[in-house]
Amino acid sequence: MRIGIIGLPLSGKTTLFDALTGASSEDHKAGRQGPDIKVVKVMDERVTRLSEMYQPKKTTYAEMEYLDFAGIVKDGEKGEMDGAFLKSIGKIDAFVHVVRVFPDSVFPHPLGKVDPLRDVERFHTDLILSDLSIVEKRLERLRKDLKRGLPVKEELSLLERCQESLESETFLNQLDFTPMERQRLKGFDFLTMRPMIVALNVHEDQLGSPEIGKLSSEIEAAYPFLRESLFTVAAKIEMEIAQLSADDAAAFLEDLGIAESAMNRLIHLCYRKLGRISFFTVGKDEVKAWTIPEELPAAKAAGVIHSDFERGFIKAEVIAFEDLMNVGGIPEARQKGLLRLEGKEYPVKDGDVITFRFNV
Ligand SMILES: Nc1nc2c(ncn2[C@@H]2O[C@H](COP(=O)(O)OP(=O)(O)O)[C@@H](O)[C@H]2O)c(=O)[nH]1
Ligand SMILES: [Mg+2]
Repeated sequence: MRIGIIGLPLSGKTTLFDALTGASSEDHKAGRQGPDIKVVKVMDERVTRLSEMYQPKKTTYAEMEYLDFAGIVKDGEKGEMDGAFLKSIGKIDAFVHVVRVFPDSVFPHPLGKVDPLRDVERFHTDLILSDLSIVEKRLERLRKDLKRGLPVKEELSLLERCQESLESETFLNQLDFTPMERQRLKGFDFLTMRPMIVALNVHEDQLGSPEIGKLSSEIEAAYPFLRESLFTVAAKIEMEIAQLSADDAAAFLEDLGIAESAMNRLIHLCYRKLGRISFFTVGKDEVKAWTIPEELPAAKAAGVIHSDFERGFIKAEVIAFEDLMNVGGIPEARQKGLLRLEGKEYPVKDGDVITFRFNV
């Protein structure tokens, strides 16, 4: 999964990036072009335990890729986001919008007062306007094409629906599109089409305070679709903790009353928001986690590993991770009848350990 970290200057984007990736200031080059990028392993405990069971030559965890964008500026009158930014977002699966909640310090807020609700509104408006400007340009073109008798009716009505949504300040990710429509919209790379997570970047003393509770409710009231997308984080302290050894980090987090690191919490949130799950393949050569959309049919899941697996799919031998741990191995599971044979259409579940049978 590719996650783009965006927001106003000095909101703590780079600090959060470091907290999520364990990067440090040396990793950021001054005067860089384009975003800083870092890939981190998803340290899924289930993979670790499967690896202990199989002692494979290779253990492969899933990966998350984070992109830290330098201050995003709007491109003057056009209302569109900066062209370089728009160009680099093509493959991003979701955005994390960092909003500054920590109080004034040496670094003043670029808009003066710290006002998180205003920042959310402003940024959302910017995203919406950027998409709207692209939609309007395209509509203009399509209307001309229509006059010339070109077959553009479908795209026209699709984009009019987008326009309507954006004009009523609703993100495009709130609309239902058919797979065909989705395909058609893909090339536009609309900003508001992607899932949005809002990271409220607080000072550690603000964690769990009524003030933050109130702010979250206000944001949810203004933007109902952000319910379950708010992520409160004390980025600075988490960044410092991310530099420590695992043991020290755990002790520090506990002291602060933080149940789980921002690194892990955000991964869970991204999987949930994007509807992704993990299944596992095991063996002496490799134990590996695969990230797929939830409920993906078994044959398609096989195709994620190799197109031959999908083409020649015969069946999937499936056992839930916990069941495998309980019986102690695939042969034992087979003996006890716990290994299920599933067909092409079986919707893969999170935590399934799968052996695919296929012929080519
Ligand atoms: N007190 C406090 N300061 C923070 C926090 N997050 C970032 N900062 C500070 O705010 C400044 C800007 O942070 P940075 O991550 O570079 O912001 P960016 O411009 O959005 O990438 C830095 O001096 C950070 O140390 C936070 O959670 N608490
Ligand atoms: Mg930065």
